[in-house]
Amino acid sequence: MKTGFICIVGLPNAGKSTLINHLVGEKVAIVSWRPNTTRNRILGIVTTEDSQIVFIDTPGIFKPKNKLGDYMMQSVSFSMKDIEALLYVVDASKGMQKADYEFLEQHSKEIPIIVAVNKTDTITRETLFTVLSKLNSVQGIKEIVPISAKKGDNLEELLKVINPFLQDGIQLYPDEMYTDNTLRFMVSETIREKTLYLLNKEVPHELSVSINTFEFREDAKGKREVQGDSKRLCEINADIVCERQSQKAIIIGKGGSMLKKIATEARKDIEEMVGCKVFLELFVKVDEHWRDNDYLLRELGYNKKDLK
Ligand SMILES: Nc1nc2c(ncn2[C@@H]2O[C@H](COP(=O)(O)OP(=O)(O)OP(=O)(O)O)[C@@H](O)[C@H]2O)c(=O)[nH]1
Ligand SMILES: [Mg+2]
Repeated sequence: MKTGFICIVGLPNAGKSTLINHLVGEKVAIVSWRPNTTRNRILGIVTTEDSQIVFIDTPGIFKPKNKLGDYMMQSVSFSMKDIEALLYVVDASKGMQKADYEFLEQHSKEIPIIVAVNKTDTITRETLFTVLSKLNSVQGIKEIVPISAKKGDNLEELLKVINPFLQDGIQLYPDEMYTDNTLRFMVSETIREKTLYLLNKEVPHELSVSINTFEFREDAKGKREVQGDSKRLCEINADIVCERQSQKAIIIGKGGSMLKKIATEARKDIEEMVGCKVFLELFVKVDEHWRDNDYLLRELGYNKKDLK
């Protein structure tokens, strides 16, 4: 068996999470058009007959301005330890950024780097050529593969170039396991994703989701049919945490209309995940300083101790 850990890194919004989801064939990480969507390290496991690749999705690299940012960047460094290679994702629609060069030049000496030039579905051949020739001038990059993570273009080729970096070893995770995300984590991320998706650009994305209760009951009643266990009910009570009263008003919407939309969209996805009816209650809380509050950050799942 050939196995190995491949850590996916890159600037915010480059398409890392879209890529890991496509490679795994399941949604393990949420995606949004806003930068800094991913906040934790997330595993996506791809097992074939003779190989197992453990991909690690990470937050996009940026200069942290608060404790949440510190946690996010620490989780990137932590994820880059003990891996076979780095898969660095460049957003070709934006071209090579200064920060791309800085990262590649700093790390190409320490660790094998494969570069995925992403979003090729949005660019001309000339733009792709410019990005590729800029990358060719960076010393030490092992492989460069143009891809579209969204469309799945050239991902076979990407897997082919990753293969030589894998090691002979024993399978680390069972065949059917494709992530180590807990259901609770996926539930809170799904609520955050729907909130980001439905809110317009006025609301910054510094939101978090805190799950208060997450319980299964065996006495479900009601008319709504769902696939799965019809007797079971999953009860979820969660808070969307934002930073200002004005944001709270937007998240709730006129007469609660926005919050209702978020809950409906999130519930549909969560029902698929848990395989039974879901009763989802959402509230909005304001905490101006949650991104610098150690206690709250730990409660929300951003715990530096997990990175040791
Ligand atoms: N057209 C196109 N859009 C893409 C592609 N890959 C990702 N996107 C879009 O780019 C945006 C960001 O994608 P993500 O996968 O969330 O990016 P990320 O690198 O994980 O971002 P962070 O978690 O914020 O660091 C989303 O709107 C995606 O739909 C691609 O190959 N083509
Ligand atoms: Mg991401």
